Amino acid sequence: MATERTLSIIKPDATRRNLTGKINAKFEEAGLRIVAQKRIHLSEAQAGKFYEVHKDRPFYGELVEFMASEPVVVQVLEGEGAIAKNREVMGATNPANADEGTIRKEFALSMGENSVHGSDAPETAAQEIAYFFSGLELVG
Ligand code: DAT
Ligand code: MG
Repeated sequence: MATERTLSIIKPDATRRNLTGKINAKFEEAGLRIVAQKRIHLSEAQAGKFYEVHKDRPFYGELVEFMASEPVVVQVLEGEGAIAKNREVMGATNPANADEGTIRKEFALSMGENSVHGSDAPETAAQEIAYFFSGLELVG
């Protein structure tokens, strides 16, 4: 499998509870390298654009408000099959369905406040990385 990059976000419920280091340890233990990382506070417009694919879903307003409520840590993870590997480390969207040892099983508070975002495919990974990072910020 090829080396890939994926976009990860440590969400406000996790940054608020000082879980950035514990979550990053999970990524690193799984062989994912953090090749770019920054802490930012999204505006509602920026969060809304990021999650535009969900704009017709009933939870969209709540999701956007939550993502803009407090700072997040956006990061680029690199590794063999990084997109799928990150989804594995994250666990299921609903923490009630997440496997033991996953980030969402250990840390998520609810379906909405579920601690992490991860890209779901090569095309979305490329778009999402470009949304937050310039080429100059991506070190190998
Ligand atoms: P994922 O983050 O696992 O890729 P998704 O892309 O389907 O999941 O949804 C994006 C986020 O939206 C998800 O992390 C939390 C929120 N969300 C999804 N479904 C929801 C629901 N039924 N109720 C509340 N929030 C939801
Ligand atoms: Mg998704």
